[in-house]
Amino acid sequence: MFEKVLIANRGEIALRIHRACREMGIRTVAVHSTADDNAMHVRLADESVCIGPPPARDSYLNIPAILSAAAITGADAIHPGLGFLAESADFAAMVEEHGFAFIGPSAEHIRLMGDKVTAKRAAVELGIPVVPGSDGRLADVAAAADWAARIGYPVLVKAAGGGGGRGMRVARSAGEIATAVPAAQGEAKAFFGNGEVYLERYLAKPRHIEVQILADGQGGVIHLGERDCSLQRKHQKILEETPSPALNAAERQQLLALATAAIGKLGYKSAGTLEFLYQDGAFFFIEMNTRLQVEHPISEMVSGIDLVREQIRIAAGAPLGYRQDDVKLTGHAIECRVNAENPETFAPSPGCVTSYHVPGGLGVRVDSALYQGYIVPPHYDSLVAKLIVHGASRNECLMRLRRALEEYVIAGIETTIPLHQRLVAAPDFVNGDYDIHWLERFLARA
Ligand code: MV4
Repeated sequence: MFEKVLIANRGEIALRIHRACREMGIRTVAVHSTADDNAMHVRLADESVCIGPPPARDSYLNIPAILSAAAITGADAIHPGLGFLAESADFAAMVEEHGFAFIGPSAEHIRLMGDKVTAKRAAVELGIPVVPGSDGRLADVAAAADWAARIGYPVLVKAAGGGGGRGMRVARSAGEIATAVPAAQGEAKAFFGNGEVYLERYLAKPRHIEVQILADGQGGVIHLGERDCSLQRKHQKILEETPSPALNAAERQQLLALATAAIGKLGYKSAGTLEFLYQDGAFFFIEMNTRLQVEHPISEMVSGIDLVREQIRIAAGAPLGYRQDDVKLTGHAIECRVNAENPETFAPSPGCVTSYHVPGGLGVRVDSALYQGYIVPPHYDSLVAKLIVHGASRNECLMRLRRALEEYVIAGIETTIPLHQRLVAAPDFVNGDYDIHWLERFLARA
């Protein structure tokens, strides 16, 4: 097993990884920008190294500085966390070339899934259902119009290098194709440096349902159930739950079995997530995330399995500690993302946390690097805490969540806690009756 792990991240996820290391008897190295001198992840780690000024490109994305920090502290392995370098195939390859273990999948699998066209092609080969669409990248508007006629309108033009909704355009007619394709290409080129696009049938009211997988690359593959991540605004998830209230037992079984079988065939190693759109009783693969995700704790709450611990064990060459039969998914879990933002305008709200009180009690977990007196810097993602609640049933989980939201005090900055309080009182949410567009309509009518 590793003796020392460098955590190439900040905030709550750096803390999350530190906790898993500590429980395994592994020492930790924090890296931080000059804006994070007083950050909790730096305080708790055994050692820390300053890797640059506040802008992420000069610090948390600074590969030479991170590799140097690993070298001078004698770390055995690097955990990338999420965001930043977590899905950089080049970073994964360089970590290994410099003699450190990368706590994540192979650079080849990161690269395969990072390009949405090669990812979709791999999914088809693995027997995963995908959204009907162009068989690869489109050369020009004429080729797109050809495919659209075959698929049937409306269609969605998507960026091959993309994700997160950038470089995406709906076209409802051949006339709209002529503007949608160049618009998507331009945005994709500007954002990802890759203007290639492809085409899919547009699903008007799907849910976003994803499957959490753990695989050891030695034949061991398990799933930890699915998560419903349909509650989002501008492609930012706000609240996630497991299991999905939309699926019956037969649909769930079908989805989880097909995802697990496919990942086994792929020979994938580490934690990963298969994202699907679900509409009218059918599943369509859209993307795979080759990293730990923000919402991973809800899967941990229903399974009792520590995903980061398993990632570390797998990276050290150990086989999975569980077979599927050992995994008992129990009860219901919900995560509320607490952002340092105005709960109505979503304007960022960095600043000093003048008073802080965390909810507790049975089934309540808070993953956060906040403390009283901490100054939330303006340079990074606005996620400052995750409130994760578990209950024996969805209703028990909801009652507990309402109670925990009442207890949570974060003063001095604005947070999205009041939004979550409105959400857990909304009849459609209480009934589990929502799709990927529901939250934006809810915010618009309030
Ligand atoms: C789609 C879709 C409808 N039809 N694909 C958005 C981000 C990217 N990861 C995939 N996305 C979508 N792909 C087809 N064929 C609708 C979306 C989409 C979406 C997906 C998941 C969660 C939130 C979303 C919000 C808007 C659009």
